[in-house]
Amino acid sequence: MKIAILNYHTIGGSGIVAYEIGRVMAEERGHEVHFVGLEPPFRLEENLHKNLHFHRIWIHEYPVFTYPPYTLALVSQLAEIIKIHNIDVIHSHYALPHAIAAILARDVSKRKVTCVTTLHGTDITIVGAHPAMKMITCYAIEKSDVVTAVSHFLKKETERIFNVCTGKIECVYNFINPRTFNPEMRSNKEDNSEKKIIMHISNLRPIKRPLYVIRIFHKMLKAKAMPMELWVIGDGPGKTDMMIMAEELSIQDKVKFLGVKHPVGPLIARADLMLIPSVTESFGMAALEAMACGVPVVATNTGGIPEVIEDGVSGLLFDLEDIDGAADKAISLLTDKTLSSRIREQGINVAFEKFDYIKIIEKYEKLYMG
Ligand code: GMT
Repeated sequence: MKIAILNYHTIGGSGIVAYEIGRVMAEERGHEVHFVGLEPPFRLEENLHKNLHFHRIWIHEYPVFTYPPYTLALVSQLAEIIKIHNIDVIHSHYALPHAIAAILARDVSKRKVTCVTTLHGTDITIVGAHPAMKMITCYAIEKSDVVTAVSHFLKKETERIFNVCTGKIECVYNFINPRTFNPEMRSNKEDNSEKKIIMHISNLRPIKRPLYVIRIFHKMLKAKAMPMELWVIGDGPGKTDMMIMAEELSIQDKVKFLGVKHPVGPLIARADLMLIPSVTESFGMAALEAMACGVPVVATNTGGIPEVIEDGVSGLLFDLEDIDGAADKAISLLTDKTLSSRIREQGINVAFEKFDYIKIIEKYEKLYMG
């Protein structure tokens, strides 16, 4: 099949998932994959496989435009790509503007193309649900041939917000590829060190509650259970406030900001615990990546997270405002070896069974065929 993939190139789970689907489809399943966007996907490797292609969208700037019309440029150039490369399927990640651009490009090209849309989270719960965007998001869902959501939580939320009939949206979970995240990576960890590494990875937006990361870590330090360090990976608007809070609490020497890292698997494997205090997550890719590396996760019991982590079995969950509970659970994982190895083991099993990449890729292939 010839597949075009539309996604955001900026750091974030939806772009990572889109890239990984494209990479596996091209390298392991023999399809011809065309990424289309402003920049190559975040994790795109320099030596492109022969089946992988990237098409940059050129934006036409002109003084009459207050904002250069990216979506129209995408539609027009995608329609050309459909014709030149005989595209069979467009897989759009994040509803706006990608699903709309795909539908319009299909019409403009006058070709028979299957439009598959994958909903990731805030494209529905925040952007799509906003009155300014609700009707166009609803149209994108209606006009897509196939719509998938990355969790049952997101599927139900979409059906509720947009009054979509049951059956239109299929839940297809995100997945993990052992090539990039696996427990063997932990063999590089210096286990003789007394110091425990607590990790947080995100784009540090308000929805990730970056200040809660600092507050929970501070509580953990106060328990004086052992020496600890917090490693923050990623970048975003919340970073400065995190730094300020760490200084105010006089723990700045124990908080390290490592910035955006790629590849991130070997770094995750060095952690003793992953902390995810988000307001909500439709899925929570960072949780799955940590589980695959054998790193126990402490996360909020919200959104689609309980579909990834079974509380007390493959990770520990806490209620949204329960900072004390979060710190206690984190400390228990660091001090109770039996608990942590049970959770580690279960996390690894779940990551490679429930979220096995081959199973999920095959699901997408079936959906592509209509
Ligand atoms: O919706 C977003 O916040 C953006 C998106 C992204 O690009 O990072 O994140 C969502 O998609 C990820 C991949 O499917 C999920 O793992 C995240 O949970 C989800 N984010 C939210 O629901 C807040």
